Amino acid sequence: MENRRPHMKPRIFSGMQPTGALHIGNYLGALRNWAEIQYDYEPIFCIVDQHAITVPQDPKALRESCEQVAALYLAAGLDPKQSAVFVQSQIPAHVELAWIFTCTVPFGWLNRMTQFKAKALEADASQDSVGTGLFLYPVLMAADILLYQAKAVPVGDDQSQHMELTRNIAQRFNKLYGKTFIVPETKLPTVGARIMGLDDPTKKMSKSTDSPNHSISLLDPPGRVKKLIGRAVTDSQPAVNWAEPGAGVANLLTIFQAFSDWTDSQMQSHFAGMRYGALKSEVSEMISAKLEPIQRRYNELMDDRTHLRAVLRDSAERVAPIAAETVRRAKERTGLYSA
Ligand code: AQP
Repeated sequence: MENRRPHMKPRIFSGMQPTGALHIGNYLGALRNWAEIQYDYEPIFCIVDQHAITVPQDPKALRESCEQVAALYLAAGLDPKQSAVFVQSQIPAHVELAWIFTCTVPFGWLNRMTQFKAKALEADASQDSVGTGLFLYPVLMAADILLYQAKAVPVGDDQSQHMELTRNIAQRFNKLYGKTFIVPETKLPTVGARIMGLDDPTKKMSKSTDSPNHSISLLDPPGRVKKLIGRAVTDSQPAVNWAEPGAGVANLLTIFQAFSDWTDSQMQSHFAGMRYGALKSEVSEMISAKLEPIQRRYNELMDDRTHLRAVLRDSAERVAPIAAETVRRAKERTGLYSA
């Protein structure tokens, strides 16, 4: 059976939306983890442009953003010889499988997704301008993952509910039509699974938030990083209260720890009691030091579009047969016609 590949490493799949510059939350929650684990798996990483169009996009900017995200994936350490890196719409099987799932997923399951509720509310309170695609987003996400029979999915903590739904969809399909899909596990990073907004540490850092002081892009120069961290919300205490840091301070410490890989005890002995001014300058220096090589490599990659496009094309060609085989089986199981 196609699912059993005894001599091969387990497959992983993950993706990001090309909805603007990736931020340090995307990096610490997902991308860095992908680069670290890629050699232990058979990795497939996607740029999910079909998810991006669930909200209005400028067509030219969207296409450009796909290549920018691809360059950031590679600049952050994905090795195209090891990891497949492609754009979702290069492989039509994603939407083909998503339709089959749409027809097997109860409406109530999608209605419970908190991210849809939050995003729909942001888009338009009347819901008249909220696209149906936004509601169906988790079904497409399930198709992305199950299409490649991925064993595990490295994501940030905000995707836990969508991952649970993906598992439920796989189990439901397998029960209705016979075992077809691997039920994937969620793989969270140990530190940095949920980076919070700098302006509001009760909300996760997000690409689509408009506030200018909310997030740090992977492409921000040191001066801007310093300014943003300088403006980050802390609390009324003067220095780090290690036992009970406020949410903003806890977020800054998490960002530092995730970038530095320091242990808890190193963190405590260095930061306990440190005044916020000193904390902020250490955090911004750490971020900029880690972003500098990524930015350098990113600029080189963006200057060689021929190479970048070849990586996307070769990767898509490499993984397309896996996707085609899964769709073939799903069609066979559900009785869809093919001559
Ligand atoms: N704040 C975060 N902390 C840790 N991980 C995060 N991720 C996103 N935000 C954080 C992880 O990044 C990956 C890519 O996510 P996505 O592009 O599919 O979109 P998202 O999760 O909806 O991320 P954004 O930044 O909030 O984008 P928009 O605003 O466009 O929706 C995922 O693995 C996610 O867990």
